[in-house]
Amino acid sequence: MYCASVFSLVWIFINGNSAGEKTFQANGSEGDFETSKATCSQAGGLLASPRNSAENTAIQQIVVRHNKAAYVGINDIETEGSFKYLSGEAIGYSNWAGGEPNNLGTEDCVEIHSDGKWNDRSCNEKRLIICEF
Ligand code: 289
Ligand code: CA
Repeated sequence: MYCASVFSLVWIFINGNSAGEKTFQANGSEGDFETSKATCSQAGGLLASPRNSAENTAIQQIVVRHNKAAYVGINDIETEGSFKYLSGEAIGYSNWAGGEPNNLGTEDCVEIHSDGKWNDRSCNEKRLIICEF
């Protein structure tokens, strides 16, 4: 038990970040929104879905470490302008960049940048995959 918790703390320190009950991890792989969702699901987690500023900051730090924006587990695929978590629940926290979301063309997914701000974006870009566990 002690060894396991020391190991997980070292693992998180090297590879990920924690916020509250969640840990966020990336291994440098990239994918579009569907690939990102599937990759996290196959790993037993969920595409990182920031529900408060502490979680958003933890994810932002991973984006900075890898110097690559990431999709978050939020989209308005079902109803334009109605952003929801992967569970289908309406989002209760947001950190949009100024002027976003603007749905330029068709932008139904959400990316997080190195400043922690969100932009709605096409779901077909390649982004850093960050999972939460
Ligand atoms: O294709 C449009 C995107 O590259 C982004 O371009 C600008 O940064 C802004 O207009 C964003 O809203 C947009 O998602
Ligand atoms: Ca946009």
